[in-house]
Amino acid sequence: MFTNKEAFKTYFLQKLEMTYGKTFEDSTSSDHFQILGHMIREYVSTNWINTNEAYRRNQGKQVYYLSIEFLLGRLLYHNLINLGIEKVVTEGLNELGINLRDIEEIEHDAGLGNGGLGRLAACFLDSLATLNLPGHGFGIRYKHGLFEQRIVDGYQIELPEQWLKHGQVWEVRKEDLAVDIQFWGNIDMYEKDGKLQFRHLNAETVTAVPHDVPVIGYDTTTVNTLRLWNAEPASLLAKDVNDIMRYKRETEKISEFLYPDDANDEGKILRLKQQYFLVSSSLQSIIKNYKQQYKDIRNFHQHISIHINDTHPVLAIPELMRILLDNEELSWEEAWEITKNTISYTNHTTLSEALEKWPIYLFQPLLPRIYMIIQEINERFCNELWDKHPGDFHKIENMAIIAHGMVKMAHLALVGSYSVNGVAEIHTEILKKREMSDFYQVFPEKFNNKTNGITHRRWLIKANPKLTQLVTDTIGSEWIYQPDQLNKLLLFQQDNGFLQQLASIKQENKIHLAEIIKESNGITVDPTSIFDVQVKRLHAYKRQLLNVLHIMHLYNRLKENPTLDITPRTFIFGAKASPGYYYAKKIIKLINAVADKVNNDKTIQDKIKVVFLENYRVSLAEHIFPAADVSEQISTASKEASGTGNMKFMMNGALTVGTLDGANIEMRDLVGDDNIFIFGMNADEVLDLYQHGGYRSTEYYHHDKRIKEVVDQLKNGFFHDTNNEFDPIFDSLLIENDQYFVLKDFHSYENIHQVVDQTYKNQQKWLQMCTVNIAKSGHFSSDRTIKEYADEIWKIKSNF
Ligand code: 26V
Repeated sequence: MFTNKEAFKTYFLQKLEMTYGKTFEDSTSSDHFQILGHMIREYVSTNWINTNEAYRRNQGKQVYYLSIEFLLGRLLYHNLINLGIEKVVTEGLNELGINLRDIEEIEHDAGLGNGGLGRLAACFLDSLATLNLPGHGFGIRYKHGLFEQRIVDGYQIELPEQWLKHGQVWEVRKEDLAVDIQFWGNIDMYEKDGKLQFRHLNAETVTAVPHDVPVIGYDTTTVNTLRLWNAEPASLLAKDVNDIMRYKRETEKISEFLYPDDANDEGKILRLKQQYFLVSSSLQSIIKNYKQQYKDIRNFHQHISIHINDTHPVLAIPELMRILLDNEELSWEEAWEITKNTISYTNHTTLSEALEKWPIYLFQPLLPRIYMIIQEINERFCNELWDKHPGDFHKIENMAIIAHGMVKMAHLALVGSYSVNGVAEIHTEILKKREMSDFYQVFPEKFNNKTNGITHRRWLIKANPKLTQLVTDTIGSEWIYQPDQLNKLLLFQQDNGFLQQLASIKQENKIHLAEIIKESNGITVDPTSIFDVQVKRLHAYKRQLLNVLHIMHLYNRLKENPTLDITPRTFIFGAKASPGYYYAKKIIKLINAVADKVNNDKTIQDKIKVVFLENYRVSLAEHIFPAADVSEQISTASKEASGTGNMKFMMNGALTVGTLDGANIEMRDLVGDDNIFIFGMNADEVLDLYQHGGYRSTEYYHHDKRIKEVVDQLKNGFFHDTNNEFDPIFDSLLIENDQYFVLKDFHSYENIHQVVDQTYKNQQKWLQMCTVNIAKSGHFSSDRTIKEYADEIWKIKSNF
């Protein structure tokens, strides 16, 4: 059906008629999207079946990637590219008078993630399938993905996201593969053949129904699976109607919402239910499959690797133990050996407030058997520690899995897995030397680094077709399969023809983004100005505030001297704040207040503009990265585990203004100091300062006139006429002593922006720097990352 455009057109029209009983003239873009989606699914179904068959036949090891988030975005165009049929489809549709880009807009983003962690999982799936690796995802089919953000009068408003409203073309519901999950109730212990046995009584049962999404590799026949679980009532045979209704509501709630983070207490039980729901359904399904193929459960870890993306799925450890002990009737020692050799774990943050802990009083009643198992794991682990460090109560207390009325999920992950990795070199070093140093001493062999990556197929080939074409015209197409070969572009640094083309592509992409800005915000921006972009979740440590304070400062300079010689700049922001994160929402309001004032001030002659793009998400990001000149990666050093947006900007030829944090450091190492704008304190300086009680932000405020001026403007109504609006921000800087060193890094940040301004004036030099960045960005393809996971952690092999 996709061999040539005639065949495509015929099939497309036929399907339209058969499915909707509509003539082409009566059909809508939405019909076209649905039809095309179904055609693709039909087209890949044989390969999907064959891939699974081949994995079974080969008897190779397989990996299951458990993640509470998969931030997929749209799939239509991405699938067309991976299948190599986007040209046929584009042309075929064109001849029917349909623009594929319009159809693409119909698709809702699958926004089943908050940010970096969820998008990483999606990039990994793409790389696994492309590299023909037997790796599948397990997640939750949330009815509502991450909330939709509206900006009203400068404030963030959240609306429920509705990606399933018009159905899901990509999923296949598999009711016959549903499994049951048990919550609450009590555990009955009894003796059988001289062995202690456990039975779960009076449990509330929830059914998990899989919805499988095909994960299509690029230019290959491999189609892996992302299995998303939906929570449904097990049976409605309860006593009375009220009971049925309550049970139905409680059950469906489990897969209703993606958590915008777990900062607030409310809903903690629900969050824990979600985690166990994901883990128990996935493990039951994995074991069922395994047993269909292999006889001896004792070899489980030789055929299966289970990866936990952060601690959210860490209950995979006690759940696997439960199944091996209670269902398979293995001994504790046997079960523990298998479990320890099956599970691997990635840590994604060192922020203490993000490390998961559950109060026992919530945990134990909800998951009684799982709690018993964790208790046993803890007791045995503490005994081992006691043997190694007799009398060191303090150490044991610090490392215990259960302590002070809490279950510590990271400790469980560290004890029950064979591999623990950080997501950038510096992050792994901080885990080893600081945050997890006690565990590193006990299990040094478990720790390793896997620097994050991004799929160049979505973030370059799909998002930036013009740059893709230029790269291929310049160095051939091998880089698509071996992204490291992008470094061949280094030979073209002095090639003015190449640089000119690079410049005009960036220009065209900027014009396109300017149109989006005009349409969504009504603001006219100059596409020849520097597009300076910060897009990421809003968090104090990411320091959007530093960026805004600098803009306020620039504005003050322009007010003082309207003829100030600066290159015109458009500052672009995109960020969602967690709904309960009051401070982050104030920063959004501040950005919008500054935007209002600056954009409407004629006296500064449009030299700076500020844009806050609402509802930042994957599909919007695909328009933003290709149009950026400057990438803002300005977290307080040591706080950003890796960052992945930084890599997307780099690959699209933006230059980074960044701190020595996360993967920025590895970017700097690759491109050299001359091709990146580094500023601010480094991680050691930050961490040492924390150890010595921080610094005195008021000194910076009193001694630096520029700082005093902008900080005062948070109080004096300069950017907003109602009093006290920005007091929480003012207080964070001066009363709470500026935990993230915004004022301390201000001077250095301002200086580096002057360097950016000067450098941009020399277009030749700027374009050469862009070229070096693109050339070196191949290292950050998630293909490289996934190969490292496959070889060094999971020990899985390509199917071909
Ligand atoms: C979670 C929470 C929840 C409680 C409130 C504060 C807070 C702050 C941060 C987080 C982050 C959770 C984990 C996460 O998404 N980490 C991100 O993972 C990316 C992929 O590895 C990485 O690039 C980012 O640097 C890292 O922040």
